[in-house]
Amino acid sequence: MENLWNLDNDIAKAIHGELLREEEEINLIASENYVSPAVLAALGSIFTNKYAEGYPGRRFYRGCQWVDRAESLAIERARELFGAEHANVQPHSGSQANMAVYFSFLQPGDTILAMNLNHGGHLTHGHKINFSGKLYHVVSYGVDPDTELIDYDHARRLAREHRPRLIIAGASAYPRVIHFDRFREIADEVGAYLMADIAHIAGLIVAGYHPDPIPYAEFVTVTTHKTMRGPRGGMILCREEFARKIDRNVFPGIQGGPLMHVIAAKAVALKEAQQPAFKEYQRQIILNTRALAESLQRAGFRLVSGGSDNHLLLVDLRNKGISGKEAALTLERAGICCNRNLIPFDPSSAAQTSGIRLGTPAVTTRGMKEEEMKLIGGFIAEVVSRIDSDKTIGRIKKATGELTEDFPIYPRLRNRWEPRLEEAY
Ligand code: DSN
Repeated sequence: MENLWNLDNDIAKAIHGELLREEEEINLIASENYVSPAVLAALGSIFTNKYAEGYPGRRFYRGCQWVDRAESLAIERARELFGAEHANVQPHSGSQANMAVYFSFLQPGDTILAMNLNHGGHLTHGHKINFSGKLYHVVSYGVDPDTELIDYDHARRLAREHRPRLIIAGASAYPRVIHFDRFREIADEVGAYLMADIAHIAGLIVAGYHPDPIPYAEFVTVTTHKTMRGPRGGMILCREEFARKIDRNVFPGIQGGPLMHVIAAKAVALKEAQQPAFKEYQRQIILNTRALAESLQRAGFRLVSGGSDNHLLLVDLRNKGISGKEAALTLERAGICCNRNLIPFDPSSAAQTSGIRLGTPAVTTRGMKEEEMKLIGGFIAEVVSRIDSDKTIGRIKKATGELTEDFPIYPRLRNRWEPRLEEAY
């Protein structure tokens, strides 16, 4: 810290500003979380110095004995935690993990069947502006207009008609359970591979609060942050028979040197996820999401699909007369951070949207429980109903500030930065 303040005051101030923002805002971004000091220590370690193209015991550089140890531990822990035959922990992100699977088993022009982004899917599941949509022929399934649940029968009809080589089960804005067994049946009917993208729900799965895709999918892609609460990164789980192809397509296929400091931090996060406290944490995420849902519904908000089974909610703002964009901007002024989001069959554009997505992994990490969720639901309701009132926004900003003070995230880190502040500003 001292070195950073001395050498680069501008970056030190930016990091300090971010520290205060994280401490003082209520973070409801469903894909974010706060890593532990142990994960942070590994991430900021000297492993960043080391090049290690290849895999443990098969590197292109010498001097890899300690990074080999770290990567082997990450692999063993991932396999054990998820019950997978093989794990590749090198993908830099969820996108890279998905890309490596596609490159391993698809040819350009092959057909993918995946969830529509507008219904909760992900860019890398075949959106036309993403590499996946440019390289492959993409057919999209979505949710039923009445129930807003995945329409498995429609997915089956599309599969029969288009005979995809790969079916993707997974989402980034879907508040309900994904039935991997049903996707397996569809894949078997048409002879397709099944990939489960569990980026959002991996933590819930390892804790037993969401059905497990491992028995059903040939490939499972994971992000190590989000509900896994580790460093930003990706991971691929698969059966042994696919291991060699997957490994070769991560490196040298799409990546060069693995980020060994990130892999060490993944190992630490996986160890944390093996502890009983992690299961309790995931349970609290579900309880908190339910409590937030109830509080919002009591205030007259319509939730897509009527609620949530997981860590996130999609709020339809059309009956409130404001867009997702306006709501997210105003909530930020009141100390609540979230993102605008399309809702299924959204009449608005992605730039405006009719909805916001709210998630509880981050607030649960800082120790908030159902009582605080009720309060936060009330704050959101007040802000959204009075977006033109600076007085209301100011009052809620004060209230969110007071609430966050009772739930510090990094108290020791903050104490170490404070002494330099007077000089810095
Ligand atoms: N950006 C992530 C999310 O917010 O869901 C997905 O990659």
